[in-house]
Amino acid sequence: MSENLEKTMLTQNVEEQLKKQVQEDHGKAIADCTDAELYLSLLKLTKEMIGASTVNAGEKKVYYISMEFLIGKLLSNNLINLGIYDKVAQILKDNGKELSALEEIEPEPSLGNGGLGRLAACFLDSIATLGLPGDGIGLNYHFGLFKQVFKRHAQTEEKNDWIQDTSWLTKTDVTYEIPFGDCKVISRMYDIDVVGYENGSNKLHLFDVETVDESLVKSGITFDKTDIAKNLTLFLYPDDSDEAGNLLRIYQEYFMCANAARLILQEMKEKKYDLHDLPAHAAIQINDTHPTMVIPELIRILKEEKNFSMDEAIAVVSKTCAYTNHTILAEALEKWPLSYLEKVVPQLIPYIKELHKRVAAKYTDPKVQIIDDQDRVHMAHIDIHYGYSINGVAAIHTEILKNSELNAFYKIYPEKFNNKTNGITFRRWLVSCNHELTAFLRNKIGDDFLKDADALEKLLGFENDAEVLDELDRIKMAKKRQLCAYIEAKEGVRLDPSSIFIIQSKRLHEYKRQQMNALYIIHKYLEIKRGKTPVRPLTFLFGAKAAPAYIIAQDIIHLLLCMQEIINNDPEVSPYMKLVFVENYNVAYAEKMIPACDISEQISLASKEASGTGNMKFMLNGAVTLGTADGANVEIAQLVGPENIFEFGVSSDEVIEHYAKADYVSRDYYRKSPAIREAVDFIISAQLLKVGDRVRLTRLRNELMNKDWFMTLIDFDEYTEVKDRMIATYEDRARWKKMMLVNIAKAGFFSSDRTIAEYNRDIWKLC
Ligand code: 26Q
Repeated sequence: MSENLEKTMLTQNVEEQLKKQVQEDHGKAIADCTDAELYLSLLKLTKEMIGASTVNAGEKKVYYISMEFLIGKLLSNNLINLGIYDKVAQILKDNGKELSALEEIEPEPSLGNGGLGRLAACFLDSIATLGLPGDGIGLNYHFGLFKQVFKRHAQTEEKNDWIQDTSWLTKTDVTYEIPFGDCKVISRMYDIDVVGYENGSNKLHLFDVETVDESLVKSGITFDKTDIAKNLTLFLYPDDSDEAGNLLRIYQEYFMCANAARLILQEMKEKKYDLHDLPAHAAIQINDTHPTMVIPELIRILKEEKNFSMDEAIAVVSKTCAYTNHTILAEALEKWPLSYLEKVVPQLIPYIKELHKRVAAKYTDPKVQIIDDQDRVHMAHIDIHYGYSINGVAAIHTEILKNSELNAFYKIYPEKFNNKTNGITFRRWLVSCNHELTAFLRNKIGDDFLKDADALEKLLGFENDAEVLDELDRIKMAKKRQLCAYIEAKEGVRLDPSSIFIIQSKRLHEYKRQQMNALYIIHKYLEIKRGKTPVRPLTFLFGAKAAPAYIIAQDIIHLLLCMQEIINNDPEVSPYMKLVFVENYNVAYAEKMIPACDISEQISLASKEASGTGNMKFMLNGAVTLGTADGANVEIAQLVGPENIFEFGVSSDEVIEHYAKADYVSRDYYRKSPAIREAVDFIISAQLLKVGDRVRLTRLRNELMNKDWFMTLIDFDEYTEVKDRMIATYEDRARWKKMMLVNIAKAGFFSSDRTIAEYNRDIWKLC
């Protein structure tokens, strides 16, 4: 039977199968079921269908190891990739049910902090879609990253209890014994199927400890950090690139790497491959430095258990492992004290020391050593010396790695360095989150773009077609209305869909400069108070979680929540502007906010945002970027041209020079600019102190005036000027709609299918 015919039959059978499944699960008809009952049956049926799909196979396979896979809800995406989404939606409708209501039932796993984790999830989708053999390997955190709850204008953290009796996880019988310095644990592998868009499937393997004990968590997210056998997989370390690590994080990292190594070698054995040929059959992609220990662990096993000499083991592993760098923030580059590693993984110490010795014998430059003079182990240095590829995640980021941050390594290994500009899966970030736009595009330019994202450029042929431009605008309005309804229900704030939606959603970090946006909001608020009202109301939306221990980030959230209270309750101001910081921003929230955005805030301090991927999602959904020349914004600007993006700010070269000379003095900017002075002083005004916490607000203002490490004030005046101009440009409706069109049409480059094709062509070479 041809594959297509088989597929048609499968689709035709969906109704029968669903009826049968529902009858079996609940003993009644579809129309008589609750949404929760239907969700459960659809979950089971979908799992079964993916289980029956072809597993991608080949001579060589990629293993994508990552501490984070921010996969989001899976039902709708799996239905789309199986090609039965519309069919299922129709069956449900015929029975008086809505698929969108079922989506709300599904709990969202929070197995990632932000960009790096979501990238891993997009990559799995694209690997499967391109028909490549490739599995993800990570950890099965029971409570994931925390759930954010606002209390008294501040973030508090609760556990996200996402695992249910029936879930996307499938328990396997793969278990290993994993030894640590002071104890050993038994692991078990759980699998989540990853089905490609109209293609075969792969797996996401999530390892857990058998002895995990959820009752260890008492209140919020606090638990006994020492009881490793019970706590190892309870939480994802809630840290995005700024806080010091701790022992538990090292236990988690080794646990993941030890399991990955065992699984990979077991698969080699099952396929009867000679382990000396490992590089011909496996590529191991190390997602940031977190999985670095897979290198010494593999070398150790080959040497101690497979009769390899040290030279042979090192050579084979070095030809198998490749490393992706996601940051240049020094504080985020993992450096573990040797004493920590000695406690947690004593078995690796001789190997780490051996790797270090070989480097030290060859190179004298202290910058490239594995163990430094303070006995700290630089994980990235292991990856670069003992891996065959190192890549950055956007053109400018890779250039900075080569020319400054990792220049000493680039001089030794120029051939290892390469760029892979990030991408996003269009199945989730267009087809699933924006049915309206997808339907319209299919109608206008055909279905090609679904498999070949570059075909979106066909839309450029309609640049001057008023009907098309109006329709894009109508779709945007529809998505804004939907978001308004959702926000009103969830946050209790009523928004005006005809206002301009200005959105900044991403992890909270000073380098991303949510505080600069906050200062602009204060500035606008004061202008309106003085009678200078905007032509059209403005809606400012934020979504962000902050690491619990990152005090200044918590203070920035506090400031914004206080401003939200002041602005939305001020009858003089609220008709002209509103502010909502949405609670617990996650993938599901992103899918609702991104299609509704007019202005996409991408305002990091130039050089600090490795790539950004939200910027791509907003663009694809017809938002216009307000951004600095940082990360992938640079490539967005090149693609759409200067007339379709609003850029501002000092360049990355200037920023790097300021750091080198240590000559940035924030107080100088405060003194020189009346607008800055007014906004910064407002943080500790009587009005704000009435609502907020004096300690927090004072600390935040002091930080801005006396340190401002991420140079908020250096760009503030230009930011204000460009943002005002952008808002004014929105009133030139014809021009704005054209900008929307060009942004959508040029987004094809940012498909993760393109990114993965490049990884495969240059690094993995699977087929
Ligand atoms: C490090 C040490 C100890 C504990 C935790 C960590 C840690 C955890 C998470 C360090 C970094 C992260 C996450 C980093 C991250 O999300 N980076 C983002 O990666 C995206 C995908 O490449 C880029 O688009 C973003 O620019 C980058 O910030």
